[in-house]
Amino acid sequence: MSIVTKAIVNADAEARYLSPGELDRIKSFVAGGAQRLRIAQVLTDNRERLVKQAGDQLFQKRPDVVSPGGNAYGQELTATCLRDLDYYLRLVTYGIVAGDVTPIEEIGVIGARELYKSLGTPIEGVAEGIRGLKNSASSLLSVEDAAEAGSYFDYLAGALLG
Ligand SMILES: CCC1=C(C)/C(=C/C2=NC(=C\c3[nH]c(/C=C4\NC(=O)[C@H](C)[C@H]4CC)c(C)c3CCC(=O)O)/C(CCC(=O)O)=C2C)NC1=O
Repeated sequence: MSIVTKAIVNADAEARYLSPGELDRIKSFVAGGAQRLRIAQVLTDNRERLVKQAGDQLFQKRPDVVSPGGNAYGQELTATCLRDLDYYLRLVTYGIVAGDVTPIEEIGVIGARELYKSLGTPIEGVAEGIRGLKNSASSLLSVEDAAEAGSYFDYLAGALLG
């Protein structure tokens, strides 16, 4: 749900007009709209390269995950790992467009720890991959845009680590 929808639902539940605070938050949401769409466009256009670079960084830092016995060992499992990074990059673009981490949380965080535990996937490895996405994304963005995007990647990595 976007911040606009949320404010309307809350206000209507009390049959009241939007409060000055709500209007202020919507104002800054709208003011930041062009920036958020610009960032989401860059991440979307460069998704393959971002995922590849993040994977390379991850496997360099954590060679164990792609070594025999590792959770992402072998072509097929390595591809599944990269697919997960692509999923998470996609969710980050949702969050950035919405200006809200809720879509990331609902689709990609709730239940993820249990899922990865049951798969034997090291969650710190997943978080490391997300940090790799953040680093690679930063290199394509202005300092300001990188800071805005970075907060969503940071949220996601932090939420997965709990
Ligand atoms: C959009 C929301 C969403 C998420 C997040 C998601 C994740 C997800 N990752 C999975 C598997 C997996 N995930 C990984 C990922 C990794 N292993 C590592 O060591 C690395 C640290 C890491 C890559 C960064 C691997 C290797 C598997 C396959 C594990 C296996 O089959 O043994 C699976 C099990 C089913 C499948 O293989 O598709 C799910 C559901 N699915 C979803 O729909």
